[in-house]
Amino acid sequence: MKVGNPKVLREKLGAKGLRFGIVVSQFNEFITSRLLAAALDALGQGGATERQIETVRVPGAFELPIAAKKLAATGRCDSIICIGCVLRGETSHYDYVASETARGILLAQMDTGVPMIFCVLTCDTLEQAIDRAGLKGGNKGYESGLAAIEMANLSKKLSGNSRIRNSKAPARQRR
Ligand code: INI
Repeated sequence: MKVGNPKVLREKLGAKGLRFGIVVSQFNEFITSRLLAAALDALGQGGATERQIETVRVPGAFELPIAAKKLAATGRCDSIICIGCVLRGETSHYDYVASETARGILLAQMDTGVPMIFCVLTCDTLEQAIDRAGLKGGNKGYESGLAAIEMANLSKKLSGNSRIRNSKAPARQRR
């Protein structure tokens, strides 16, 4: 069956009226600070002001899920960016931190219904991380900021409480 014009729900709206949370890990701060700066840059270019952004710091990537979940539970955020950088060492510690952080963030967004953006670099070397935090590979923080805007808008729309749609809808009759 050929599908002609499927309705594509891809939000390209700005950040107006939205509130964003950012949870950022202090481990490998040299990298995470650059990811944070780029995420803020993207939110700002989308039209967000400082008052719309709440930033929380945690010790390491492993602590991102619980902080993100608690931040989501406040009801103050339309989407949350989780920023971290996990670098492979000599032991299997990396595997536990990386996989449980990813799983925890996924569970946090599924439990709370608040979209969470996975901005956690998982790299074999510091050089790979540097490349993804501003050099050769672009900056994953910037991409995360764009994703946060897109998901906040999409989430509102899918939840049926989009202010844009409601503003066009006829006023509800009171009995
Ligand atoms: N945390 C990171 O964010 N990145 C790492 O590379 C890392 N390594 O390699 O150990 C790391 N470990 C700390 C971890 O996230 C927790 O903060 C710690 O285990 C306390 O719970």
